[in-house]
Amino acid sequence: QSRHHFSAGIIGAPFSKGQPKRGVEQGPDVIRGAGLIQKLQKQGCAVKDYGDLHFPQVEDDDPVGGVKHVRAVGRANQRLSEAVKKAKTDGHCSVVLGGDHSLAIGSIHGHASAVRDLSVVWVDAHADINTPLTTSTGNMHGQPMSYLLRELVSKIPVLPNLSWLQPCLSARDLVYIGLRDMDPEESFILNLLEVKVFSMVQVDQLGVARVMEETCDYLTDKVKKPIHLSYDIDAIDPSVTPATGTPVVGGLTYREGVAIAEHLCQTGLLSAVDLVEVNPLLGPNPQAVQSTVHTAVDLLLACFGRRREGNPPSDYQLPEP
Ligand code: Z70
Ligand code: MN
Ligand code: MN
Ligand code: MN
Repeated sequence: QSRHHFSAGIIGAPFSKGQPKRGVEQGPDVIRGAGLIQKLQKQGCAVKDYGDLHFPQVEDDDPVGGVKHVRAVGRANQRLSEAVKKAKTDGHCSVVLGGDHSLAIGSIHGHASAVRDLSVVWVDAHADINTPLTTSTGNMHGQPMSYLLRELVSKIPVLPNLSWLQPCLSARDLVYIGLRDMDPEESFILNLLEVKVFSMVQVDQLGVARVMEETCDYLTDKVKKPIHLSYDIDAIDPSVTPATGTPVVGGLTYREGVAIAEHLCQTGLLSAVDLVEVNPLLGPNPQAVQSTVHTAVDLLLACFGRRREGNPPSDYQLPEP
């Protein structure tokens, strides 16, 4: 297929307690149902399907200082971290099918524990960097990055079922793309930590090609660390991907969204991917859900070598008469 040999370790994470809307736990089913694994294999990618994680019911999970389902989120991410670490030590590029974006806690932690040092490209309408003390909604999917950053460790209170978690990412190794809906406290944190942000303003001004060049130049400045891509489907414009819990107008086009995945694939450094916040119970009609799910699949195919300019097989011989 290509010079690269791709290998995907697929982990379904049907978890929704990081946010209040039901349905996002069906993400792994609908993404698999759209043929992800067969399509990956058809484009020459080796696939190991680890199946779906099971997240047991957590009793007495009352809010902690306004933060909802802390214990369930903590326990689920501890399991996910172990699963991602296993996929990495088995030699795969880890693929986490969410589920809501609180799953990035365990996914990035597990990835970091397998490869030591990594960088993160976070593609999202939202920054998901509220701390448990700045959140106005109490939803954990708006907070994962605050638990992961070393620079914020003194701002995070002790929380039940999260004592296993050590921050494993430096703000210098994080790039955001697609932001357009931050809380004021989140903007304060991004400025304070001098995080590299390509909001929709920069996508408009620079174009996606230059955003990706600058992203890669920034992340590979000194050493080439493995890249963790955490892709929230709500980064894409809701005209394309409406079946998600918090759609925000003015998002990435389909083409821009795919270009981000293609460019990161071509770095040869892509080491883990999350595809989160697909909710097939939302969206106005079945076609809207189908468009959302097919876009999610296309983003993942691009992560594993599919190129829009053509994909000539390297082992092919033209038939002779
Ligand atoms: C808000 C909060 C958020 C995703 C919504 C929204 C966060 N900043 N993240 N949808 N994926 O609740 O903290
Ligand atoms: Mn998100
Ligand atoms: Mn989001
Ligand atoms: Mn580049």
